[in-house]
Amino acid sequence: MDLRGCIFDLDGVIVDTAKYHFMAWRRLAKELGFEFTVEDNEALKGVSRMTSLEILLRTGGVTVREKEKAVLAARKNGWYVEFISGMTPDEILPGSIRLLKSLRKAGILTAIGSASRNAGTILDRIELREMFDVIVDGNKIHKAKPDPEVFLRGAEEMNLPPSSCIVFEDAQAGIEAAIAGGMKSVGVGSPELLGHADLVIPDLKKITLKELRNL
Ligand code: B16
Ligand code: MG
Repeated sequence: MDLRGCIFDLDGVIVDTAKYHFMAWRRLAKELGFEFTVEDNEALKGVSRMTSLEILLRTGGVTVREKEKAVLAARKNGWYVEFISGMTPDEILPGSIRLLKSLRKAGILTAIGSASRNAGTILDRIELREMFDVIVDGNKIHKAKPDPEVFLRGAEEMNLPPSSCIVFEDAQAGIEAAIAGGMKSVGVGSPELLGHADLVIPDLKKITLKELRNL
């Protein structure tokens, strides 16, 4: 492919904030009177805060009034923000900086395509903002993954056609979004979960530009 831009999901690809999301959701579940497991948490990756809450409530068989949902989501976010406010650059996942540097050296544009409304805080905490030409996060978009809006907006802000972009994602919903947007996708994580991606890698440590251009 004529590779000109790479769009990175943030949570689970560049940093492991999935664990902080999980800690906060599990705490909420506990308060509501049920256990929320790490397996249950898989369905929350990459999806919006409200959809995550609805999945969590369904998992626990709990029904609440519409109004209370906003209160619960805000409570979870409060704990989550507390957890991420202590993050440091040490938490950048291995291989991320190496890959970003080699892409930029080759003139390939880089973007963040995240569903999170806390993406800005995270990027500031890990001091990685300047490595991205474009940042699209949950504050800029209306439709959550698997809708391709977040990635299409990323390509648009880079002034690139979707066909010359690759998306890096750790979530099933994110790979679906990349496919729906007409982009190549690299799944970062387990092949069982991300088998529908064009390529699946365990992390960003070894991936080369040559392999990416061959997609
Ligand atoms: P927030 P990503 C996503 O980020 C997370 O994977 C997902 O678990 C979370 O619910 C969503 O952001 C919204 O996050 O509550 O911080 O707005 O993977 O798209 O970078
Ligand atoms: Mg993710």
